[in-house]
Amino acid sequence: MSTGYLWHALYGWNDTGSGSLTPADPAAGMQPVAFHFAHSDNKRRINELVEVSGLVDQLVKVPARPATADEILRVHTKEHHDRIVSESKLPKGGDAGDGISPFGRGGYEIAALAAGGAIAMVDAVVEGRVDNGFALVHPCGHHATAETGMGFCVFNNVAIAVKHARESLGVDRVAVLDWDVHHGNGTQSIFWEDPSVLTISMHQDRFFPQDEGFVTERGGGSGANTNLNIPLPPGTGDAGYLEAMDAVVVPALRAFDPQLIIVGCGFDPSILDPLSHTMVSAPGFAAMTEKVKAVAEQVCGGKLVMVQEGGYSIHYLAICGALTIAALAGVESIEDPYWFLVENLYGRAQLEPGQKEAIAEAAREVDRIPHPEGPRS
Ligand code: 9RB
Ligand code: ZN
Repeated sequence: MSTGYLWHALYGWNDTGSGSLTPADPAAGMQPVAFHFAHSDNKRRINELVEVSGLVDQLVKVPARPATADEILRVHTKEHHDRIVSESKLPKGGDAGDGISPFGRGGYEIAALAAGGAIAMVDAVVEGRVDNGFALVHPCGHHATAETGMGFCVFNNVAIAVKHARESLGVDRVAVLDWDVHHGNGTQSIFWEDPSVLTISMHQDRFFPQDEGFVTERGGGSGANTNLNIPLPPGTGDAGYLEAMDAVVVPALRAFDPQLIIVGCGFDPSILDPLSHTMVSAPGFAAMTEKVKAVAEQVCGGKLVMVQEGGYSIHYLAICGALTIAALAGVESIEDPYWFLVENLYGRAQLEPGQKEAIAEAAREVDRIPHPEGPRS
């Protein structure tokens, strides 16, 4: 089997400046912080480990290309698109929409390249040039709605790639599994009324955006019951995530029977991430990848595209990435060098009662998901 891999050096040039999320304010005791949480070096370190470890030699490089304006406009309003274009020309760049998502001059070209990277990997997998693939794109996309960027996201890379699969490649049904620790609010809202796209988000409960991502948000209009949220309590680790995969995600994907599965692959559920309180290990992400790969083989001939979302641990992010990509490719990987820190931490191995209840609540939603051949008996 063959696994595609995509990175572009320009992703590492996305300039998030300093301090917008944590602005310096000497009078308030806030010291300047040189690195924004979403500084692109973290993602660049994943690519460097993929290269240095030799993993890249077992992958098929898929070149990135920019998404065209028309491709971006399948998802986003002209106002949002044009504002990013014009702010991108300013000497100091601009912001995706919420004041904490800055980009430097030329940020439009990089964001378009991130969306186009997701498109390029969907092309490679759907056209059968590779069996599956990992698009290591940056900046992330899943918070971006039709009208605005937010939460470090400029354009919704996964949504743009889904629209490409549907409208340019003739794929009838696509499932998106977003396991970034934050709620995939943008992807949920873009496909809210679309019955051809199942959106699943597993995330830390009531975290970001606050007061969204509840299990009761099921999609609307003709897209009713094609959105599934799995909010998980802080502290959920490998055991909880793997149980959520077995009890909710895998049955939901089987029920919807998509022709393509796209994973919004954030590594910010990791146990060492500074922006979350969940406890997934690098081998845990690999095990989740194996589960989604197995269901892809059952329902859609293995057609699985993983697209990078968040992830902020300068130490652990690259390890999570390398183990995940190796699992996707089905090849040997490096050992987790942080295992000594991770293995005995409380919560990683255990399924706590609150986690069990949250997963059971989401599992009750699976029967609502429409099957393409109509309601099952
Ligand atoms: C601010 C708030 C944020 C926003 C987004 C992230 C991570 C996004 C990500 C983290 C913290 C709130 C500035 C809430 O990784 N997505 O995948 N903080 N946002 N209140 N205030 C004042
Ligand atoms: Zn996130």
